Amino acid sequence: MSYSSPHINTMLTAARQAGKKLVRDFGEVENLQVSVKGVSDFVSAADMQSEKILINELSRAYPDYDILAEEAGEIKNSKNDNPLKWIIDPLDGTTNFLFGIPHFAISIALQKNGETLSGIVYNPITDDLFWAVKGKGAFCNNKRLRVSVREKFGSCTIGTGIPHKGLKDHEEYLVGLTKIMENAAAIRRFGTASLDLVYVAAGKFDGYWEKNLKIWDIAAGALIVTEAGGRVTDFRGMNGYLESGNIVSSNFKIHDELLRLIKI
Ligand code: LIP
Repeated sequence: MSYSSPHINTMLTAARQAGKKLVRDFGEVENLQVSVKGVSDFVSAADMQSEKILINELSRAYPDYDILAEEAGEIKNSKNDNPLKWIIDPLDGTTNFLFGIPHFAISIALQKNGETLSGIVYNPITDDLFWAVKGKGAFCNNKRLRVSVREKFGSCTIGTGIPHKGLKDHEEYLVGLTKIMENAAAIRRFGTASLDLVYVAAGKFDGYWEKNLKIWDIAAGALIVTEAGGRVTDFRGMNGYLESGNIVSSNFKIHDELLRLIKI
């Protein structure tokens, strides 16, 4: 399969290669469950190897683009200041991977001066490629993505991420969650932010909210939602979600209601 954007083609080639390795490693995880230490070390190594493959492939195609990657951090490839930068999450949904749950992804975004120009979220288990180019729409493989048309909050399925040990704002989260429980038809917590976002883009979720994420979890997915006709904001209905990591996304129609319910 070949897409009209050279950047998307490069991201896909890199993600397919890294994804193949992740799927092989995922098969090994079950064998390692006997030793807790063994399995978490193995998963960290799988994460690092996936990142290495992605960095090699992307740098080979575009040697002077800078990179921000989850494990390696900032990598300066440009001699002069190049405004173009790859944002990479080599394994989003690490906990799922660690526990043998087949729901994880590779997420890559291309930014110019902080604005996301294109991005992909690749699910190596299902071989689904979600992608978008700014101003050109969002797709899953070759199929155009559109957010849901549901307007009544009472009919909506809402995705979320639940803060756990080591993360803050538990009390505040519970206040919002209670209101969503009272008002939505269904709630899901799948544990992979990039896939949660593309589920909004695909109309599988009507909305999704989560706090304390990182830019590599959400940069590509957020563009895919907006290009599918959805809305993405922070908890105040503003734009700063890539900086704060606090994200609310929806099919547009229910956005104000979702914001109202989760805000204290
Ligand atoms: C994960 C997110 C997930 C969130 C986890 C974590 P990672 O990213 O995708 O939705 O709930 O706390 O941040 O660490 O697997 O790349």
